[in-house]
Amino acid sequence: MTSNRRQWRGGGWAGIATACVLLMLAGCASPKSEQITVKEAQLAGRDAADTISLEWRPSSATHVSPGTTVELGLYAVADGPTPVQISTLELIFTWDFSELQLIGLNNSGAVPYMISSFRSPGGYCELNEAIPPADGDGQYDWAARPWDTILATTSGILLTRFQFTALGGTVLPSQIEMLKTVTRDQECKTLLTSGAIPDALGEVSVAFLSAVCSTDAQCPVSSFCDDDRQICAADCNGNAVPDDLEQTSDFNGDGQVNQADLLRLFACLTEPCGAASCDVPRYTDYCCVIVDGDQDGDVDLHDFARFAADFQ
Ligand SMILES: [Ca+2]
Ligand SMILES: [Ca+2]
Ligand SMILES: [Ca+2]
Ligand SMILES: [Ca+2]
Repeated sequence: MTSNRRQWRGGGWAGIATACVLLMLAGCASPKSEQITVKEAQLAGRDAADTISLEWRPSSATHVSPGTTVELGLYAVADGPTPVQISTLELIFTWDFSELQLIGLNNSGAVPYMISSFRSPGGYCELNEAIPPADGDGQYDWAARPWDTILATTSGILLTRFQFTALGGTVLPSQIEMLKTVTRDQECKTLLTSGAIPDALGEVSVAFLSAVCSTDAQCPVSSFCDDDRQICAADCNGNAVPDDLEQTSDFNGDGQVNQADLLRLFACLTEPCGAASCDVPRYTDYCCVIVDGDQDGDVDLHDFARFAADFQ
C-alpha cells in the first residue's frame, strides 16, 4: 500500500476520494477468486460442454462446535448437459490450519476408483509434507480404474469426502479452497483429464465452515467469546465491545478519525456484495469487521461514504 499512501499525501480530501475510486475500479483491493467462469473457459478455447467443474458439498452441518468433524464431499460435475468422462484428477487445495485440522478422507459411497488419496510426501510441488497434509495446503489424487468409464453428470458424482475438525471457535467462516494454480518453487496446477483430453477442468469452488465458542480460550487472538451469540467476536481495537456491533469510524479507537483509520479502510477494501448482503464476508481478515460499517459483508464505497462523513 506504500504507493497508494504516496498518492494521498498532500492531495487533500478530493485527492484521497479520487484515489479510492480508482483503486476500487482497478479491483486491486481484494484477491481475485480462484474460480473461473464457464465464459472464461470458453474464451480459453474450451467448450463448457466437455469440461468438468469441482464442487465442495458439505455432508453435515457447516456451523459446528470445536472438536466436531465435518465432511466435505468432493463432487465432479459436468458443465454441459452431456455426461463427461473423468479419468484423473490432481487437486490442489488450501485451508486455514490454525482453525481446521484435516483428518483424512472417507471414500465410502464414492464412485469406483483406482486411486483416491493424498499423494505421498515428496511428490508434485511438495504440497503434501505429511499424510494427511497439516500445514494448510495439499494435493489430492484420484484416478479411475482403466477398465471403467466414470462419467461426471450435471448433478455431480462423489469422488471422496474430506474430513476436517474444527480446532476452536471462528470469527469469520473458515475457507477451504480449491486452487487452479499455486506457485511454490514452480507453478503447480490442478489437473483434470477426460479420456484423451489433458485439461477438462471447468470451475473450482470454495467451502466455508464456522465453529461456535463457549469460552474465550476457544477464540483466536483479538477476539473473545460473545456468550449471547456463542460466536467469537472480533475486538481488534481492544475495547471489549464486539467490533461488528460498533458504529464508529474511529477504527483503531484512538479518539480520532484520521488517516490511520483511512489506511485501515483501504487495507480492507473488497468488491461490493451487490444488492444484498454477502452470505460470507468478502474480507478474510476479521479485523476488517469494524470497517464494514453497514455490516453487509463487504468494504465498499458505501462503507467509504460513511467513513468520509466522519473524517476529521
Ligand atoms: Ca502442505
Ligand atoms: Ca471492539
Ligand atoms: Ca482512529
Ligand atoms: Ca459493507
